[in-house]
Amino acid sequence: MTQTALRIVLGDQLSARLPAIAGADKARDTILMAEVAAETQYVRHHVKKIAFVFSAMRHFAEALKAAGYRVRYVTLDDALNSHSLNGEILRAAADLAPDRVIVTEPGEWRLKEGFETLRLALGVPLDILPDTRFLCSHDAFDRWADGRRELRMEHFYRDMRRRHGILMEPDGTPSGGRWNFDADNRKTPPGGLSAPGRISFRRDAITETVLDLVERRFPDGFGRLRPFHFAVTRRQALRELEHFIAVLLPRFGDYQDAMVAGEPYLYHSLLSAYVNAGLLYPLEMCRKAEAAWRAGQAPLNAAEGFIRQILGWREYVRGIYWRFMPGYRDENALDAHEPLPWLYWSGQTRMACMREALRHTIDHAYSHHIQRLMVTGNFALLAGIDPRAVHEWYLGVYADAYEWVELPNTLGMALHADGGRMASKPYAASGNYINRMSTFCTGCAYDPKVATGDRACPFNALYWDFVARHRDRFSRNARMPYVYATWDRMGKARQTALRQQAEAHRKAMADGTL
Ligand code: FAD
Ligand code: DLZ
Ligand code: SF4
Repeated sequence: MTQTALRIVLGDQLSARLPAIAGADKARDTILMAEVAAETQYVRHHVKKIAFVFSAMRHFAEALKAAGYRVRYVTLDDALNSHSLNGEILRAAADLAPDRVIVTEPGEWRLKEGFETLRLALGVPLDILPDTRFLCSHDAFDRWADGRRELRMEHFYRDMRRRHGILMEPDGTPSGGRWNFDADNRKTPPGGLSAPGRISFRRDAITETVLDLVERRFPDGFGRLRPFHFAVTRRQALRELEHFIAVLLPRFGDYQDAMVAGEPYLYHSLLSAYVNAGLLYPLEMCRKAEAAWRAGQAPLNAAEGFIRQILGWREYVRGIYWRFMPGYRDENALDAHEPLPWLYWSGQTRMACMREALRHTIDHAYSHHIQRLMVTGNFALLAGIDPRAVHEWYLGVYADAYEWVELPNTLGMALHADGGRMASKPYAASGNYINRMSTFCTGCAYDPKVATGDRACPFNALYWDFVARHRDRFSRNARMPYVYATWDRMGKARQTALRQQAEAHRKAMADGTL
């Protein structure tokens, strides 16, 4: 007898090549997609993220139907909605009586665990298929990682370049003779740097309906819902990719670390939300960047820098996540316990750099990498904020955030809470770094060159306080001896003044006056 299957597509699995869809019998199988409250509530979400996921889900369901699939789509407003993914799978299984249920491995541990308990309740087999949209399987990552003392991204990345033949020459050497062209990247932003305009998409009836739904159902949600410019279909996401490759990639490397007031995007691709939701495939992004370089349309430092983010960092953080979960989520190597200050939600602070990064976050559900790492992340690291609270904030506020990618970036890269599994030294920096790489300090109530007193930039005293607090851990770090030599040269009186100033900043942070 022919078998029927219930096939599940989650909100970040919107890919025609999804393993749970491949091989579907269009006449017999049903594809289930469900908007459920549980997925909007496990952390406080940005309303733009919810709207993006729902609109992209609805468009994807329409595309599946147009291609002849049977789709059961449950909207948030559906009166029978049980509001959890497992609840909807059980309800669909009861209605449709499939012979098996098929799902592609989810991107978050909590859902994978949930599917394991679902197995017991279902009464029919549940197949959890590996997610082949990624370029490195769990087994391949473990084979690379096993036996290594340190899991450095740069070594992983070289392996991935060889395995996938990207930016490689026929004789097995890296294109241009080097693996990494960062020495040519990361320039200080020149005065008046502004980026080319970005494309945006006309909102169709589906998106308008979703925006109304989100407005109605999440009146207290975080962030601004409108204007809403996101691509919500693969076709639109591909147009964004083409625009990035043609117009922005050539200068992507140069200004990758630059931060400019009023310029939330600069030369960044804005493609993370799309590739993470499944509207783009990572390999096509890398191939297009390589082709642009080979055609002389983008310099090698730009193409290599972009490819390293996707083929290197993106796959590497996923490997770290699945290798070290579930314990990874609870790591707090620096023993940081300050609560997350309210300014992360309100965006209201006298620190211009934080205000700017938070403004971008509130308005766009986006902030580019160096702002996430060296402004909001660096501040949380220096101020000793509880990693769990910081993690939940990052997971909710960005349109591209799913735990597999967000957690290692937050806990490992920004907060060093994993004790250095990902980064050999903490990404801790004083106001001097932000002043060099941004235009923010000119509009700030504080002075990046001052460390104590009313005008003191909070990043300065907090930096030295961080250094002093963690002497036992970092003084033996081969990349930090000069920091401790500088601290020791300061003398007792200066050290005490800096630590008292840091305490005053922490107090101001807590009472909302920083
Ligand atoms: P671009 O600068 O144009 O980079 C190109 C692509 O490379 C991105 O689209 C993304 O897919 C990939 N990429 C770049 N850096 C990373 C990285 N460190 N890890 C994984 N992929 C990377 N990225 C997410 O996709 N989701 C997150 O939830 C997320 N949380 C982060 C939290 C913190 C604290 C930090 C420091 C970084 C985080 N990142 C996250 C990584 C990075 O900041 C974003 O991928 C990037 O800002 C997305 O913008 P973009 O598409 O314009 O990136
Ligand atoms: C992020 C998100 C949101 C807001 N809502 C839904 C939803 O209603 N239904 C759904 O299937 N997926 C949603 N998602 C994405 C899931 O949370 C995502 O699949 C997991 O975070 C795993 O990466
Ligand atoms: Fe940020 Fe300090 Fe510069 Fe102000 S002075 S923008 S707080 S780095």
